[in-house]
Amino acid sequence: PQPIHLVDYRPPSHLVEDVHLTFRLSPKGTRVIAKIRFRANPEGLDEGNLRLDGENLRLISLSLNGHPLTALDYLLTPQGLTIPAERLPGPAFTLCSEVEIDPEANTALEGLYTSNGMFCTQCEAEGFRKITFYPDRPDVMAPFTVRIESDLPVLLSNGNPLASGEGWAEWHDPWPKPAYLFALVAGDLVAQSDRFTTASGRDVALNIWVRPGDEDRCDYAMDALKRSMAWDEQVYGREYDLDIFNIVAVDDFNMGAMENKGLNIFNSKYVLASPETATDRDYDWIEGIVAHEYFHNWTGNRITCRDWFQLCLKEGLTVFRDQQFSADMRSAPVKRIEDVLQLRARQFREDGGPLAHPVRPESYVEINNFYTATVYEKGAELIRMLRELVGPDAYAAALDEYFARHDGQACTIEDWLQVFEDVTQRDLSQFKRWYTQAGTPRVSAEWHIADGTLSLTLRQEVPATPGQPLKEPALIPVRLGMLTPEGAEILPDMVIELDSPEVSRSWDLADLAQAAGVSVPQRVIPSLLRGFSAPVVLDAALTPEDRAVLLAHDGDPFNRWEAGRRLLREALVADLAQTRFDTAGVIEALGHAAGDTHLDPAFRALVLSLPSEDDIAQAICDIGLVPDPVAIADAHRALSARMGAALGPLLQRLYAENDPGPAYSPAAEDAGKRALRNTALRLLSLTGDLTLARAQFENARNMTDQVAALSCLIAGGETEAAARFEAQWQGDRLVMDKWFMLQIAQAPRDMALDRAKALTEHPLFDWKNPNRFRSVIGALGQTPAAFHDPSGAGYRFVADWLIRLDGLNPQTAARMSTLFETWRRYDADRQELIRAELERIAATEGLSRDMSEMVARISG
Ligand code: BAL
Ligand code: ZN
Repeated sequence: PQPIHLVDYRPPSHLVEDVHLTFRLSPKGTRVIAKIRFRANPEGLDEGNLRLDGENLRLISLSLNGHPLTALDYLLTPQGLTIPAERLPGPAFTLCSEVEIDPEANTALEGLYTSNGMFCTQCEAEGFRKITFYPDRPDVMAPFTVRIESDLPVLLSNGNPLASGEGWAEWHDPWPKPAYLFALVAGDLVAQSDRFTTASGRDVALNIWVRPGDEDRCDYAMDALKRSMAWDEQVYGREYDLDIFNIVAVDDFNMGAMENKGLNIFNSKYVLASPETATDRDYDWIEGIVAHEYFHNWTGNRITCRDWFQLCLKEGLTVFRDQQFSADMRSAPVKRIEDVLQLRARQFREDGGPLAHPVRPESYVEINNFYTATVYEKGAELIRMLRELVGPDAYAAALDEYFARHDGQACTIEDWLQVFEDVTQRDLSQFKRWYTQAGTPRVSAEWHIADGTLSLTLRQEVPATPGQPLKEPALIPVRLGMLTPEGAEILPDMVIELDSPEVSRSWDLADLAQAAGVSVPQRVIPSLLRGFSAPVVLDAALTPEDRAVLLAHDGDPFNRWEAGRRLLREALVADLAQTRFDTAGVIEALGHAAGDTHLDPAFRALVLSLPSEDDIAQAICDIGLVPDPVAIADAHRALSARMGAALGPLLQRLYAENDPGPAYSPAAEDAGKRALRNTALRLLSLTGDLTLARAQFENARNMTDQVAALSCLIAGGETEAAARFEAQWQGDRLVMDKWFMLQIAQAPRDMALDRAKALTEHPLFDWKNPNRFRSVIGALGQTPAAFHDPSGAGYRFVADWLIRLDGLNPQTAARMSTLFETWRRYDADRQELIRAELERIAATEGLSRDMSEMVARISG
């Protein structure tokens, strides 16, 4: 298949006035009758043929203004249907079609499919074309009216309910929308219901639809929804715009959730929670994803994307908004650290490898392959930087203008930046490079004191990435402060705009000291990139002693944590590179911070947690060495055990002091205590003493504590706990996903691969379910020592399963091929083994477009 290029964008030849759809639902043969009123687009540039997308549709009949069409009147291909301009009756006309589709055979979970007896849809990005013939592109927006005919008791679509009767229901969505936001659900479902009154007094019915038996697990999602609705009014001035808001939980779902207008469809993992079945992390995810999908109502639905290259317009902004929301609901510094951890783990990894692409890509073969960490998470960082650069007031004014100017439109990044330029009178052409240049910039810093003057020089370099050998300097906001060796802040917190390869600043040190009320220091310790003010890699020649000062005193909580994290990373790298390092000193410094009861327990838990094995592999590469995943796993475990032993009394105390008590609350305060307590438990257990973990497993009253204890026991080589957990939870899909995953991810490293193989034989290993597939195959791929087993058996195992899944569900299979994206980091033997697997996948007969593109890009 040929790539699609941004530069080839052309406006549609026809626009849609309105759409009427009738669904006669049947698992194997659903009839879809579409009545679409078209009008010629005055801005259409082509010859005026009507081109409709359509895939896997059995055409029953077609008529134009009531006149049946014959095969001579149109051209039908596997991709769609074209009616030549000369066959069209004029600039405005009505097309009626009837098609038959087979939802039960739809294992790709795109379009209309069945999941455990319910019908549901997933149309983003290009699933609607598997439902009916339509201009399936986001710049064609129309109001939809939908009639559903089925014996199933609950029949839902977008918008407001119009009418219903025995075996049918009609819905009308007055807000023009692109086809990717269409949704339909039919099933034997029950709702947890509530109401919300908007700021202007609109009474909105809220429902969360689940399978019977799950209705008592919706409280938190409902609470998160109501808080999201209130927050968007208060912070962005955005009200909900329909009489009803429905959420449906589905077990078989490729993504996390989907923002269909008025009818969000969720992977059940991100809706259902009870203290006994969901961890604090699950609750976090539910809150963030409910908010994210709800916030799309304005940033995505009311204002959508002109074309799929602009995906970051809605996703980057909506991720940023959900991050702001979660920061307001919980601890802002902890949220920022967690977001940066995620960014580095997923986006930096992507940006540093063969899959690097700009936040706004310029070409794709399969758009499903571009729902990436770069588009989403780096996209959110760009909004954060923009806000940092223009200031919160100008940001708020620009957002107001964006909503006022573009409501009801399908927009581009140029439209977005134009609003900011108009509101702030600032030229953002350099900032725009963040959207067009791939790669993580590297910022280095040098500072010195001479003749009473403190000088700081910042330099930047944007590395070459596939297809982009040369880069222009980015506009990088570097927030910073300066500390004395005693830990006093000597420079007021400020932002330097690094807008050229090199920027220098200098200050009179005596003036700084006087203003800060301290004596003139001999040296200073810069605290750079506070709050992680830009998505860059920072190289600053700080000594371990400097970092220890920052860990103890930095006024910026992010950099306080960052200092400890860098110390742990340096300790691990030194161990692997066999260089000298004061690891005992690092552990002591971390212990001080972790024991500081003035700090938030959630923050202290993060201070005590080690960088991931994947982070260490990257750090080893960064110093020019080749990482050995097996050695990294051993060093990681050894350092944890050393921390557990050295900090034993402190960890015991943290464990005892941070029990939030018998009643479970998912709120940040209690969750933070559990995080600290379970981090202490982990370090203590890795010394080999499982007493506390056994006791916690016996007595756990919530899933957070049960999973934490189980993880320690599995890591300690005990198998009995896993068997008991299975016996307790075998009837619960979501909990069993955890069971599958933990047995691989937590296993002693030489056991993980055999475990994974054995688990694929387990009767509950339903590999067609994306969550279950990820919990086994994904877990193995994310357990570096097992995945990178020198024999190549880990690579073979993953490749076998990706090939198998690709035949059924290309989208999920292709996304998981990213497990191979770091292959160039490793030694020649491993590279050869991976290359062979990639070639084997590429040579598979009938390989999907999704997977072909991914494997070709990864192979480079
Ligand atoms: N739009 C796809 C799912 C999400 O980002 O919300
Ligand atoms: Zn989204």
